[in-house]
Amino acid sequence: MTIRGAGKIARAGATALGDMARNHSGGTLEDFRGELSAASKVILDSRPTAVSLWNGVHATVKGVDEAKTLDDAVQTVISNSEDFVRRSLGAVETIARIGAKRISDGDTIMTHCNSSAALGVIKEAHRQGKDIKVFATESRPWRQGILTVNDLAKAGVDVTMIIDSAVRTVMRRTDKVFVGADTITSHGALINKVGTSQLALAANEARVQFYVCSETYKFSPMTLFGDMVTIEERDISEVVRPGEIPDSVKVFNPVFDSTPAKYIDAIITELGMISPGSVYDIMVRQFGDSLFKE
Ligand code: RUB
Repeated sequence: MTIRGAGKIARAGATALGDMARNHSGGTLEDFRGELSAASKVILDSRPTAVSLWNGVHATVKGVDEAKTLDDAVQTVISNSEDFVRRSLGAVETIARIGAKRISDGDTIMTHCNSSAALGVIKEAHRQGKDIKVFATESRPWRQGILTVNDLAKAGVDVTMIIDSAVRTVMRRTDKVFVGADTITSHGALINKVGTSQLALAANEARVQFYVCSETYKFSPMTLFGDMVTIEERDISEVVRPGEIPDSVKVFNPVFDSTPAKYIDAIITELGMISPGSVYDIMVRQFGDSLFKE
């Protein structure tokens, strides 16, 4: 939890493997492949929900199996890692430009948790001189909303923090919702911070537009083959203090949830604004034939 947000997590994973390659010395090509595979596993096990991490790691190690020499393999990892980070940062900037067009002067926006992609859109609209107000949820238990309101306030945006349970009440005063993504499934469902699906339901009820800001490396190729997204469950100490409740009481602390495609008006990606129904096509285009080899 030192690094938060699916994009930053993916860039950190890719950077760590790049650093590992850069600092590598001695051994054989096979030793390097073994170390790389062990390091990739450690990184992937750290956060199970965000597929961006999986895609970042796989983009970084791509081509290592085909490398003929140790130096080839090392250089491949270093350049893949730099390339992924550059493309990732570029995608967030493009999403900000595209998404800002959906925000009109005078809009009130709601956002949840702390998403660089969603905040990029909001800050870009503000930078363009649009008069906007933002409601940001606290996002229990880690309270990432604190990061969000600090970031928006620093940028000069008019921001109001609300507790998570105030979402439905405040939705009546909201024009549009912008959230980020940890993973998007092949059928266009959104996996994001727990509580996101409540925003989507409340937005749907209030006829408020619900936008997802997501780089395409958050599209999960595994879901194409029927795999479910693992929802990370975290320790009960994040929810209750020791001795606060009897030992017999169980605490369930899932940190992400799933929002069905039917509640999503559009997904704003670096390739443009798409419908949740287009995710499959983009996934096949992005990952190409390699997807269907197994
Ligand atoms: C953060 C979270 C964010 C997405 C998208 O959860 O759910 O909405 O990761 O973020 P956590 P970004 O704090 O548990 O990582 O747009 O920055 O990739």
